Amino acid sequence: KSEQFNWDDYLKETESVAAPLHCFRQSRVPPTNDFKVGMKLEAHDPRNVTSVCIATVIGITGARLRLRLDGSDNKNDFWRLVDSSDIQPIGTCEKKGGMLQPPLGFQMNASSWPMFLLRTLNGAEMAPAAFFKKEPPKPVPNCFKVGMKLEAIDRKNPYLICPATIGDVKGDEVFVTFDGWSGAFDYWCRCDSRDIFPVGWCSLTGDTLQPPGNNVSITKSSAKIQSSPSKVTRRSMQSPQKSAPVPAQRGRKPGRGKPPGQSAV
Ligand code: MLZ
Repeated sequence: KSEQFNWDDYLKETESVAAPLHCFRQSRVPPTNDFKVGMKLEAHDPRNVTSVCIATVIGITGARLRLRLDGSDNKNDFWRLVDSSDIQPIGTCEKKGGMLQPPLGFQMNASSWPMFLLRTLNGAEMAPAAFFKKEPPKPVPNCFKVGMKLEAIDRKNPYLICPATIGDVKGDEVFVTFDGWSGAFDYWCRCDSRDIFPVGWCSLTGDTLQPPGNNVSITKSSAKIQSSPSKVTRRSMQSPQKSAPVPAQRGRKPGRGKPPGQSAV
């Protein structure tokens, strides 16, 4: 009987606020995901972004697609929103006068690419153009504030969307810190990143929001609090298993990098 994570309770418990919707480069109502597993589309190769490749939908999760580049291995899957500008219907590249490229790490001899391309597209189920949604406009300016809560993709485990807190703000960038984790997963990103979502996103898209972690070292945190008493942020973590919240104090000075911590992967 695992406790279900609930944002309303959690925001109260942590005495924090959700980052406002207009801070994010996400549509107010998440786009519908009409794609089906097996459909093909064009995608920018994440490891070689100037290349447009053929990708196959390997999985569907909320408003995102799990994609694999045709001719690539199964170790480099990536996830894209259905309103990402990184994906487009098959034929788009050619229409623009471009050429489809083999993915980085194409498993066959490069000379076999033209034939491979013909074969992979022959009889393929191509995702209809109407399934691709327009990318929302960039929010300007950066309106995130330290302490605001959000949902964010764990870039080390990109299938996961987790509760997070803005740990720092610098120009157009924000520091995304993952609640209940030591800092090993935290990252800086642009405020218009497609990897960050408003509180409630997963419940709207039907994606699974991970519960906060529970491995914050209290000893280490208390030591930190003593060294920086004015910057204490109360963070109460809730174990996914137990109902009793474990209050964990943790302070972080804005502008500092990753705090020392165990690297749980
Ligand atoms: N396999 C890892 C997943 C950690 C996810 C953290 N997300 C912020 C673990 O369970 O340690």
